[in-house]
Amino acid sequence: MARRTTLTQYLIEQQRQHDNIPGDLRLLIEVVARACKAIAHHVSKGALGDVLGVAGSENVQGEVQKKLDILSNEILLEANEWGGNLAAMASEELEKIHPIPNRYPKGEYLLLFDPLDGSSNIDVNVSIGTIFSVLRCPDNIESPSEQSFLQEGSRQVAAGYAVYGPQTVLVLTTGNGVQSFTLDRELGSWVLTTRDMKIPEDTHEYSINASNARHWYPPVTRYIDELEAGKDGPRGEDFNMRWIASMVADVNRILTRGGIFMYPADKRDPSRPGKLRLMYEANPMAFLVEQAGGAATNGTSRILDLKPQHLHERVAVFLGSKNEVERVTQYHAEGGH
Ligand code: AHM
Ligand code: MG
Repeated sequence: MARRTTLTQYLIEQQRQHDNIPGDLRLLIEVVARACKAIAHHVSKGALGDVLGVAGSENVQGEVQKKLDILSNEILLEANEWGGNLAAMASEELEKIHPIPNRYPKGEYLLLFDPLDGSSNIDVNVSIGTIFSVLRCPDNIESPSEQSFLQEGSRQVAAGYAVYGPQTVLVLTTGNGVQSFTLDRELGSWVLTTRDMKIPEDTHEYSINASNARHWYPPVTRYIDELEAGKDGPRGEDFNMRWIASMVADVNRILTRGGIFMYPADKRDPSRPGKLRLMYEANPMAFLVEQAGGAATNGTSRILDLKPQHLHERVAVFLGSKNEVERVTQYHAEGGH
């Protein structure tokens, strides 16, 4: 049997060969990956595990929390509290940051996560996932605050996501390309299955929730109209549309075969640009996409250059195959927003 590389082996090799993964960052990534394994286990139980349905509460975004949202959040918090690698955590499901309790040693990293992305798909058995981002805690900060987290995405030291789908995969970057690991459930280990994922620069596939079309700004309408017109329009070629409504699954498809994913800002509420959150959805995905040769903007600027103002702030997202992201960004520059 061909020799298989596990996540642990991959991380240790990176540490030895490129010196880009310090020991405590490696341990932190392994703990996150272990928590994802536990979440995958609960997700796969479905109706047998009493994990489906709503929990009867709302998160800071005013969204109804599902039982699995809360369970996944608890799994990630508990797994990462005691290892000594973190100074604090932040989650989509928690209004405030989660400092490491005083009974545990503290480390130099900050971890952010969306514990269960694609919540609307939980009960209907469609792929969902976990997204995470790792930052360094600013120097000389004894007790991190929300302010300590508000760093540009370009300062992430690691980012990734897990997809709980037909296969359970973990996709990771530490700033040296993007690797995909598949969970071997019999052995309980993450096995490296795709090295150096690359997003083709051109694509004929796009993702957008078209039910919001009447609210879009003109640059988005122009871009989508052209794609829909296909061979008969100015692009002179046909485009295909896919929308899973789980960002993890849509981005995983784009990292696998290319495409452009969009969740634009629209005219409904200017104080809420788009739906997705900058710090634990857009930033980690933008880091992965750029590491795979793609691009990610908010229509005007590179997502990784944005200076966050709030932990839970929202951002418009255009990411994926470079030439398409550049085109729709150019349409914004030409006006109409
Ligand atoms: P969530 O974190 O509450 O699950 O929301 C984020 C999800 C993304 O995974 C997905 O791309 C988007 O919301 C789907 O939005 P819509 O409901 O408009 O289709
Ligand atoms: Mg989400």
